[in-house]
Amino acid sequence: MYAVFVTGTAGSGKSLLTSILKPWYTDKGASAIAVNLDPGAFSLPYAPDVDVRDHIDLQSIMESYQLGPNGALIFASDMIATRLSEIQDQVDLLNPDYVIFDTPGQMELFAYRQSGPFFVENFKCDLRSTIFLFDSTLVSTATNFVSIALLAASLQLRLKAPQISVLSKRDLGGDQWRKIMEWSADIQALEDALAEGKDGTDYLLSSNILRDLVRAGFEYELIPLSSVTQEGIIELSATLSRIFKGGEEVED
Ligand SMILES: Nc1nc2c(ncn2[C@@H]2O[C@H](COP(=O)(O)OP(=O)(O)O)[C@@H](O)[C@H]2O)c(=O)[nH]1
Ligand SMILES: [Mg+2]
Repeated sequence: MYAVFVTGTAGSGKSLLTSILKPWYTDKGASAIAVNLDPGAFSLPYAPDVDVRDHIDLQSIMESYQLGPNGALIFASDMIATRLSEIQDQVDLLNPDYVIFDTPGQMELFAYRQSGPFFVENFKCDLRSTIFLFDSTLVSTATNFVSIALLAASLQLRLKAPQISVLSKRDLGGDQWRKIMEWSADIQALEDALAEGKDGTDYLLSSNILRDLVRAGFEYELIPLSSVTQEGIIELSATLSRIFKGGEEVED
């Protein structure tokens, strides 16, 4: 069983990607399930096979502990690890080839507290990978690109699993995604774009962060993907295949 954790900033497209990845695999004859790990999800664009909301009820947390929505969401996120064995049992019963985890909307609640890294590390599977979504509507300037790349690197530090960088929502903003892809493939192009917008501290900080990320070996060559048109899903699944099976494709 291979586990894929879909991560990224709030609204970057995690849930919608989860909703297309599962049928992508099942249409190819593999068995795949979608797991919702977001206790605060209001509505989802797919029907989860396993749902953390069956184990953690936000409304009753608010009432029992007299918390507002934010406090309850933090409390609920911290409880995810305590429900690991129940979720593992449900997944094991379904015994899929691929389990796709849709992680909480606000990534800091999952990645920067104890619960998320614990869950990722201790969920039993053959191999695991994370997908980090660079929201194309956020990375439209070079400085924003570097700040989201920094976030991706920090997520990798926290979750300690192979990470695939994806440019989400490539269908939005016309040809904008091509410029972002150029930055992702060519550090010099990104540095030049940073220099063009140069305003003192911003430039110094972002160009130094970029150099350090590159020096540390952090790779963020992006796969441009649209969960609406499904462009890029072949490339994404091929990259997952390389991580899981050394390139062997899913059986037709
Ligand atoms: N046009 C377009 N919209 C997208 C894409 N992916 C997500 N969205 C939209 O962006 C919004 C946030 O997506 P969602 O999957 O809920 O983000 P999450 O918070 O990361 O789970 C929703 O309105 C989605 O329909 C995409 O590839 N293309
Ligand atoms: Mg979501």
